[in-house]
Amino acid sequence: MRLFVALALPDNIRWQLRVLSGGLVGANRWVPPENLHITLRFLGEVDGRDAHYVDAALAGIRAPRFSLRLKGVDAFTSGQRVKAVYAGVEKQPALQHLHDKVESAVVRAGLAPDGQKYTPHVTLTRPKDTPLNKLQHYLAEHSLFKTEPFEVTHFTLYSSEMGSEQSVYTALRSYALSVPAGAIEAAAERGGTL
Ligand code: 3AM
Repeated sequence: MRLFVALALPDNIRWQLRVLSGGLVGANRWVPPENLHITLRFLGEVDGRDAHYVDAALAGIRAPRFSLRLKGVDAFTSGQRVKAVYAGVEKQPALQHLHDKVESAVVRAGLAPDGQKYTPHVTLTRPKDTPLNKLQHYLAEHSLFKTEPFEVTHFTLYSSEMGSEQSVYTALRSYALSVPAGAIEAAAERGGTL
């Protein structure tokens, strides 16, 4: 099976991304709201035994919850070709930290290291034929895009299958992030919940 590890996005954040999903020449197919996510690590084709090892290694990760916000739009290009247009993620050291832990876990489980710099993003579209000047126009139009902050409480192992129109992602298992030390006491003092 084809697997990847990612952060799911809350419904209200998917909703806020809707303003970005259109208005770009050469991009007719936009990632549907249910598929929007922040990839932590693409694993590729993994057999059942390795999937089991990956799952066990991911379950062993201890990392704290954190807050995240999507900010700005950008694109991955190759020469003149626009490969993907994405919403950016505001810098958050805890996200890089989680990514590094996932990377170590995956390598510990026996998969090859990724070796690429991690650029967190939410892919919006992979255009067929978008000229660079049209891309620049779209990026300028949405340069101030920003979502509300949201709390990242878990990460998820997904399988990816080709559907007739787009990929079908299935959440196989989610792994909880911990409540930071002190937060429980602080919530109790407030007389409220976390
Ligand atoms: O939607 P994003 O960009 O976060 O692009 C694919 C998607 O990432 C990426 O894995 C995520 C879930 O499918 N992906 C697919 N094939 C890939 C590959 N060969 C890949 N990433 C790296 N190498």
